[in-house]
Amino acid sequence: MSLFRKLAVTTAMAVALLAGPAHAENVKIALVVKALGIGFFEAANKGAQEAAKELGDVEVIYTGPTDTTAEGQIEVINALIAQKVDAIAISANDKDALVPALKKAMDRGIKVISWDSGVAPEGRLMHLNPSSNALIGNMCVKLAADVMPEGKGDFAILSASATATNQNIWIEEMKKVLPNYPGVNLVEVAYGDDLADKSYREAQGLLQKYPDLKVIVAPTTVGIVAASQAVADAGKVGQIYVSGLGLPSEMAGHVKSGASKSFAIWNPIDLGYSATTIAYHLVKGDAEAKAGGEIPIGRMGTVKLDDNAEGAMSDPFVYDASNVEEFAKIF
Ligand code: RAM
Repeated sequence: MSLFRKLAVTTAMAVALLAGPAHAENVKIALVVKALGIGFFEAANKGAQEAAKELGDVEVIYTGPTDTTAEGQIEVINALIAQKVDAIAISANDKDALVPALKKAMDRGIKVISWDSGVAPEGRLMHLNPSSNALIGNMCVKLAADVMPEGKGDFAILSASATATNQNIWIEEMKKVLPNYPGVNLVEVAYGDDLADKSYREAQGLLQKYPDLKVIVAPTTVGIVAASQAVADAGKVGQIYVSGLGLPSEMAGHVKSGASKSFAIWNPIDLGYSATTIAYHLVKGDAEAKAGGEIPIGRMGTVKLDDNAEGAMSDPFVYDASNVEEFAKIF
């Protein structure tokens, strides 16, 4: 071995000794989703992995139950406590049912935050909303009114699970703004549990039950695709429109077919990136989750926390035939 090589090897060993084994020092952040197999959460995981790469000493554990239940998430949380992760960033299937398990996690020193779909304040340090809830609620009703003849008509909501914190808040916000849309009438809220087949059947049920229905608003990326498919299969394209919150990559075909004219969403990659970055800073102790505080979120800037220690990432964006193809390549 040449002297130069020997030196290089010894230096590398010294550096390795100083740094210790890299994996032992990694901050373990669990990104817990409502259920596995949902494109929206897979995109969020992309952002989480991006944050991990940028931060350097992070291992992201992407996990969740197979269906959107609180019971499934409690099992996952207990496993993560046993695994001694440093942080849990969860999109909750139920605001209250997860609190005891998450409290246990916090008692063991695990930093717990919720993102996307929130946990009650006593079960987390802070919550990251994708956007302002009021803005999302109004956007959903506005997009529905926009495609109704003369801005008037019946619409139904096809939601995710009946206990999903985020969808329930958005539905409340939709109801609040209805008086601003005279003639726009909500006939029913149905629940597809963020399962493709159940959402499809629920959408079919709505079509049968309400022959005058003009719009189905699905504030869920799973529901909006299923409802669009149900409208297309029922031969009702042009008669009934589907809107709400969807991924361009999953909705481009339905915009093309005409089942949906427009829908909205924020960037789910940015959301996973932000949640992971926040969890990291809380573990490192260089940011605090307190009412009125601010937490840095890397390339996204900062998130400001309100009196409930809740903050919003960014505004939703509307997609239609003019831009859906372009964004379908990204998320
Ligand atoms: C589904 C999930 C998620 C929600 C999006 C809009 O992917 O229900 O929680 O934020 O839709």
